[in-house]
Amino acid sequence: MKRVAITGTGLFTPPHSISNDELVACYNRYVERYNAEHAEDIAAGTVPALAPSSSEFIVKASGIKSRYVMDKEGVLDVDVMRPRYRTRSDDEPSILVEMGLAAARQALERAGRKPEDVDFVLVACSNMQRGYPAMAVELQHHLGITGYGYDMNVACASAAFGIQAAVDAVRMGSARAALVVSPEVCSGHLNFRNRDCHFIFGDACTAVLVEPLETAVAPVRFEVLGTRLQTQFSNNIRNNFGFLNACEIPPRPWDDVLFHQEGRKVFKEVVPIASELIVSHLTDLGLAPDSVRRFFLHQANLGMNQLISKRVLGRDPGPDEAPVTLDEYANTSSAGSVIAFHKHHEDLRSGDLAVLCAFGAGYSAGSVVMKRL
Ligand code: CO8
Repeated sequence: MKRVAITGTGLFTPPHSISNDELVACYNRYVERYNAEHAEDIAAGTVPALAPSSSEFIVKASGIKSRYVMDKEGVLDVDVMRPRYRTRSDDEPSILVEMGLAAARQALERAGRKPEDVDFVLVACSNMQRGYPAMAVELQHHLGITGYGYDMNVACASAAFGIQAAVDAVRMGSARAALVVSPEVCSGHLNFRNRDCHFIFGDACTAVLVEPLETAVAPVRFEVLGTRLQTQFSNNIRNNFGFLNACEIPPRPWDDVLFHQEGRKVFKEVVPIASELIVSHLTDLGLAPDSVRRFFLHQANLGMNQLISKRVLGRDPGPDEAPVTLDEYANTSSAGSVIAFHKHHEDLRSGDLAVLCAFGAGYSAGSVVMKRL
């Protein structure tokens, strides 16, 4: 069977960073205003008062210190508290494609490849900005790639699912090379008025180039030894946004079409799913977990990642065994594990083993076992 490798990655980081303090200051202004406006009802006990958010809580509960966003002004304007974008004409590249172009070009450059070397473009991310035409086909068009593209959404695990699809396509010969692109504008579907989750997400876009090892020209190559995917239905992370919202009777509350979750349950239920997936995948490949040099985990919660690494290794992970990027980027959904890989693979040596593991809503989880050549 054809050997397949990841030969380049790309990362687009949005221009604006928001610190916890900035985010919390805006949220707390909203709380003050809300509580003042509802003072009578709060005093009468008919409306609960809102509690303030805190930077200390955010760092302690999640490990997140800041996040990048495509629009900072709207998010931090207490009258708006959401990103705002100029409506683009159908002839302009959409926001997801603009982000995707930057990340895809970097991945191609690192792999020493041109768009004409690629046949397959996959946009794999949590939320597409429209139903159709597929974002991947638009991205393919702007990159000047002939061949085919399609979109897939498996929430935070999308990049791992995308890498499996790319590896299978390249291995079977249906594509000479495949680009997996994960543009995430998480700020667009985050409820910045919800204390439990207003701090969780950030925006970013990643890209991964997959091609046959035999013909790769990249200086840095990671052979994909295996991929494994798993899904199991859960309502604990949900977003009910969709084209039927306009037809639903009664209409859904506005916050039901934004991200919402049972964070504690997610933590408890996803840790075993992800750790068991990694261990069983490695075992079936004849590899011991402690022979893995580095784990590139989905970046949702620091405590979650420490616990997953500990369960996999049977001991606490060393400082560079499971690199953290969520402190700076927050949870960027499907881009997270690839950001960790992109930023922390250069120092790995020839023969080192690595695992990329992404997990999230669905539930969904995917693992990619790789060896640096
Ligand atoms: N400031 C201060 N206090 C707070 C705050 C706040 N902002 N928020 C909550 N608290 C309080 C609570 O009221 C509670 O108080 P009390 O004990 O008095 O009831 C206390 O702090 C503890 O609250 P929690 O139990 O909720 O806090 P946790 O310690 O569980 O931390 C987390 C909350 C950080 C959300 C944590 O549970 C977590 O990270 N869980 C994992 C979640 C996760 O991984 N989700 C991944 C989903 S993402 C995905 O799959 C893709 C979705 C698509 C992306 C879309 C983007 C918009």
